[in-house]
Amino acid sequence: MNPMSLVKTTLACLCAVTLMMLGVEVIRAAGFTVASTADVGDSSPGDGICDDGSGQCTLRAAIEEANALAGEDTITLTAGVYLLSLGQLNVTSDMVIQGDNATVDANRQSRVFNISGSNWVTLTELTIQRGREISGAGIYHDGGQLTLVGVTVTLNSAEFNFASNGGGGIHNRAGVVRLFNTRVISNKSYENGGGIYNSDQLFWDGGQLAGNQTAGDDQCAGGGLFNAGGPVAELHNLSVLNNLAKHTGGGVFTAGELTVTASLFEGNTSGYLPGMPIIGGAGIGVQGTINPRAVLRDVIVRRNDSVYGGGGGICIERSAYLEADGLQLYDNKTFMDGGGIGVDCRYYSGSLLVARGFVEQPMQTWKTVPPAPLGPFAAWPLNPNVILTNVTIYSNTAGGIGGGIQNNGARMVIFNSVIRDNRTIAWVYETHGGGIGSESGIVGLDAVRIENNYSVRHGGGIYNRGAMHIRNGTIISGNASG
Ligand SMILES: [Ca+2]
Repeated sequence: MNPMSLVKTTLACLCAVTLMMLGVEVIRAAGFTVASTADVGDSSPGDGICDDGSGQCTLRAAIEEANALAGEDTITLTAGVYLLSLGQLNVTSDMVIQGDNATVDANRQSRVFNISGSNWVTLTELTIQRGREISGAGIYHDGGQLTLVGVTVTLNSAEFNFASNGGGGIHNRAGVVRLFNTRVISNKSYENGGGIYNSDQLFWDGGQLAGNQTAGDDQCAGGGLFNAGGPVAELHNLSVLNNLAKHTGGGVFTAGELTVTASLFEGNTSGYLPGMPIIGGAGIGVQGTINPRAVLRDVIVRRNDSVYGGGGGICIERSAYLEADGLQLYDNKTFMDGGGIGVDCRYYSGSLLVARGFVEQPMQTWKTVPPAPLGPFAAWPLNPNVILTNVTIYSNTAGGIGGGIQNNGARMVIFNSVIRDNRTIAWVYETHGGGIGSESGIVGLDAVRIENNYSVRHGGGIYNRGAMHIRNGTIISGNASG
């Protein structure tokens, strides 16, 4: 309980005791059962009676009553479709809305829920759909604690507006949002965060983040989730499927702290925007100026596609932090660098590229002297910012450097892992390093098997132009280059 709630509760108790001593009836937090799906406001908010003026209790009237009354009121819906015609529903007080599988539909005319103030709000068994606004079209949350249980947020659209920050389904501007067994699917944003934009705290256990997209020409990171710089997002037992970002982070983009456990990233896509310094990360993108971090435990990242950028599975910028234990990363692909994981992934800027596919680049873009397949060895990387333990990286493909892993500037260590059957697939650029391609930075390999990878040019297993340290039974075998 936060301090303000404690104060409120304490005052409420004292007040109740005083009133009882005076023999006055105590008005408790109310419960309202909504029977009408009409969208009509309350005729007299605060009188404790949910009544739209015709004797009916509507959802809007119940919320207006709950806003006017102290305490946590409970609103129970009857299954059905509640089509909004009077604009967004404003929630400004503690309340629980029990959906009973009802649908609240904004009919593409407004946002669905606007939840503000330092309140505790819980929504259960509800579908929130077809909201339209410049941000947080399904739910805009600004302060307090919001919990969704068994909720579906779908078909909401954050429209074009340079002043907005996006978040097609949910925008958490401030406060804590907790999602349990909740689905955020098929939402769209012109700006960042097709499904969710988080700029404070997000905790999610169970459910799906699927089919969301960022679709504009401005900032378009985080097709499923955009986690801004500074904020914290924790995802557990989640399926992140088939999301699309026009820029980086097809499934999830984080500029802040991201923790993911026991989750699946599959079928996500990141695209291309000209002029962006790094690009890609079809499954996960990590980039930012404050403290961009991703910690992954027992996560599967597969069949994601970075169409014009790098990092088919994961792309991070060189100074960001990535730690993975038990990661399975396979069947991801990228047009450029880092089929599985890329560091400072580049995008293709050649003018010949007119459509997706592999178009041969003019020779003048190729360096005049091809670099040596193996660069200098160095001391074990200290203070690594990429730490991979017990990971399996296989069957990923890159059109550029690093079929499995590409490094450009990170201090990377890999322990007890397998990197196999990855490949670089076309000579359109620098196409080296079937298993690992390191252009700069330091890579340390400890008990790693690098097997049966293929590169169309140099370094079937490893291509190294940075510093590399190999120790403790690392095996490099069965690799080939063209
Ligand atoms: Ca009333």
